[in-house]
Amino acid sequence: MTSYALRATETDCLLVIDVQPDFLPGGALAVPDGDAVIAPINALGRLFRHVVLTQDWHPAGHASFVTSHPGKKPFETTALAYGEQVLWPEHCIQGTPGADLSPKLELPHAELIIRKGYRPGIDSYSAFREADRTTPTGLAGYLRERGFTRVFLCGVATDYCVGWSAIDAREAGFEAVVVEDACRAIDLDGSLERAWGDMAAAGVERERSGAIGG
Ligand code: VGL
Ligand code: ZN
Repeated sequence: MTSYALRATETDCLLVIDVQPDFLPGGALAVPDGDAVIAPINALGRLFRHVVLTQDWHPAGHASFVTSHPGKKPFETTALAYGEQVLWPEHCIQGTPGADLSPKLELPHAELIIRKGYRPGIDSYSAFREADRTTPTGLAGYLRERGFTRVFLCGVATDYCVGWSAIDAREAGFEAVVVEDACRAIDLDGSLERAWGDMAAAGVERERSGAIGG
């Protein structure tokens, strides 16, 4: 019998972050090697009874889009009311094919899809809290009411939506484990190293999918 470092239990939830065509190769904001997350996520999906997905879901003209800031270039930053905002290529516009959940995901038993980033003036990397750091998405209440105590995070991007979600999971009182081989990063100016440091400081664990059993 194999002995795993961690086992998925009834109080664990697999949180699959933003696996959408716009973040995968060929997409509007493609994460390098993003397709590599699909196989490990599908394998994790067979171990976890409880799965929640997130979907980045912006209205046209969203404040995080570089096209909403004349004179700016993609990946530059600007000051918004809540602080510094990276300006992204237009992506995950509500109702467009790039915003769908990837058809390559094999997670028919997922129990909730949480959409985020739908307020025109506020970005939302985290699945728990928007980028103003105050507006909740409702996910913490949902997980708590369902009796979950630990979330396993995977998807894209490690240094943005996965990382911020993991840190906010800790802040909301959940254990958080990032499954590193089931994530890929954007990595802008050292953002990946910074994200791992911030996650470690917040008490986020880091594990490989092969170390997780059902
Ligand atoms: C994300 C940038 C903009 C992500 C979403 O899913 O990490 N990154 N919107
Ligand atoms: Zn976005």
